Amino acid sequence: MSHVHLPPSWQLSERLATPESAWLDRRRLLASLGLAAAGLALGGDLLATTGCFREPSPADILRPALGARFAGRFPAPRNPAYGLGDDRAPTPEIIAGKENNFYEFTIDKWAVWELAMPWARRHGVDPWTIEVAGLVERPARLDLDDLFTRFPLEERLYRFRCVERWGMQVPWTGFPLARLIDHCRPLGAARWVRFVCFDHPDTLPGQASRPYFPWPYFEALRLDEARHPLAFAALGIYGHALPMQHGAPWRLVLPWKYGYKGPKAVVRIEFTAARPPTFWNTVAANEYGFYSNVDPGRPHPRWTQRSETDIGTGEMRPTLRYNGYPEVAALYRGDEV
Ligand SMILES: Nc1nc2c(c(=O)[nH]1)N[C@H]1C(S)=C(S)[C@@H](COP(=O)(O)O)O[C@H]1N2
Ligand SMILES: [Mo]
Repeated sequence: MSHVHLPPSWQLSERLATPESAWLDRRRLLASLGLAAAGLALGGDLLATTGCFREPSPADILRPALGARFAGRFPAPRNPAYGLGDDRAPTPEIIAGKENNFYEFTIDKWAVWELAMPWARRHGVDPWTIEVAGLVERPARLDLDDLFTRFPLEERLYRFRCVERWGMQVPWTGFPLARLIDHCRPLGAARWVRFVCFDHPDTLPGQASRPYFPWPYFEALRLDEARHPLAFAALGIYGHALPMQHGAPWRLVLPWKYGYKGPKAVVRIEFTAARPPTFWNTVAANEYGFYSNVDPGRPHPRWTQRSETDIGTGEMRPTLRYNGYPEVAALYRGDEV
């Protein structure tokens, strides 16, 4: 039964309010009948043509979506200024790689990898173009060579916190977002930066099945937040380029904010004078604010944020203000939502 991704009970409640509860019940039923492989087949094209399902190897599950391209850029030197302290251990790679949020594929976080892997195999993320637009000196287009070779790469261990009350610790490879922003040369009037993700309603199963969401996924930061040294453009994880489920070929990581502030598979960067809207704030403003800094004192309407569970150890621990990165406090008055 190792290939059945049944969530532990503490993770169930967040899904019961969704239309997906029917799907979950179906999976549990299949599992209890010993037909888990049939359930998995619904997730993609992993059922071998023989009709006999075999769990892909961890190497397959975690394989970079870019294959061997840019493999020579990894592993990058670890920046010792960004560690976890001694109270937390890095999350096992296979656990982080099989529990994801990536609604373009599915809202079932234990099935993202099953769908992302075949999508990347069929459609690929190479070539990839990032359009730089808005209040910039010179609107431009960046390609994978720009992204992977223009900036020195480094590895950082970061805490990561999802609003759904789970946390993990992972090594990201990339460069400070500030370097990319400086490279884009925003004009003085630019105060905000907006990010837009890939958009393939014809092939991304989560976009196709949920047309009522305001696709493509979009996020935004105030320019000084985006320039903070902690704000990171991630091209890799665990010492290699990103597998699709983590947002290949690149994504943002803002470790003091809830995870949804870090868009995956970004194709557009736009500098603006007015604050841009964001995907989750547009969908449910009462649940997801613009700033979304991790704050144990500000409960989400459906989840207290006082504590969180580590997806690696299962351990419950108190949530830390700014997720344990107090150095960002200087960016805020403290009451931003
Ligand atoms: N394009 C896109 N980016 C996204 C999401 C998404 O659904 N689509 N989910 C967000 C959420 S809610 C979280 S918690 C993180 C999860 O990142 P991980 O799967 O690499 O852990 O990605 C964020 N970025
Ligand atoms: Mo999340």
